[in-house]
Amino acid sequence: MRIDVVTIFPEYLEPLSVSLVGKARARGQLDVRVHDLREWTHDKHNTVDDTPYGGGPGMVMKPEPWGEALDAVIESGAQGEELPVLVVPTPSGRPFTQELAVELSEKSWLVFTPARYEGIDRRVIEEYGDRLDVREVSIGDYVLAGGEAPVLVMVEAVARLLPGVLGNAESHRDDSFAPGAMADLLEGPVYTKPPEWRDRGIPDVLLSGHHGKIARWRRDEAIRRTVRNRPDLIERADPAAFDKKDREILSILGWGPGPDGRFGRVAPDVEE
Ligand code: 6GU
Repeated sequence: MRIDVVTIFPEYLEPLSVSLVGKARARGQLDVRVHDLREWTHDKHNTVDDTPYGGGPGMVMKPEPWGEALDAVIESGAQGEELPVLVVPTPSGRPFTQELAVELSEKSWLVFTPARYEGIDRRVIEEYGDRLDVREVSIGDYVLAGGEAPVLVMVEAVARLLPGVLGNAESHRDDSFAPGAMADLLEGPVYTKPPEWRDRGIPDVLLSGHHGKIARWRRDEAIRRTVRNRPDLIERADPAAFDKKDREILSILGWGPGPDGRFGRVAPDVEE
């Protein structure tokens, strides 16, 4: 996969040389190219922003540098190469989910356009929307100063899904949010050596060697953690995903099926 990032802070993308993404690049599995937007300015001060039409606070990124930058990046594609998907980080975008990460990981070329200030002149998104698959994407319900940190987040989420990037091919299967995995439950707690640390032991079942009991315990813990941290995931889960034992645990935690079969809280919260 090829990934281009156009930014006024190329140094902000230096973490893309580290760890999983850095190793994928070193192995040739990922071709990441970071570009300085100011290279496509022509004035003495390398201006990339201006005041908003209609007034209001903050500044807006000018269309001309983005147009020249994106034209140059798109034209740098090899003959016959597919056009890139343009990913525009913005707090007003669609939520970035594991599902979108999987979809993007299946593309051959992504171009990210992290913006600062109040965002990019709308005509840029319209112009490239006529030629490319453009995705305006938010990484969550909070406001950051720019799209660079979201690009780091999205590139890592996508890169770890590329064939051969994670060591163990099984490693994705149990990811919280992996489509179908431990269907829509958060992962429970994990333990390693030593068996006792500061007077704290390991749940006996994990030392039992009884694989069936271990799987059941892990699922119970996943349900407990999901009820506690993300009750919305239980409410929207397909009730067919809950087996008899799941329903017992949910009932103990104060959850049961409503008239439509979906689960909701039916008793006061149980304190751990
Ligand atoms: Cl993609 N950009 C900014 N600036 N803030 C955000 C965001 C993106 N996603 C959540 N907050």
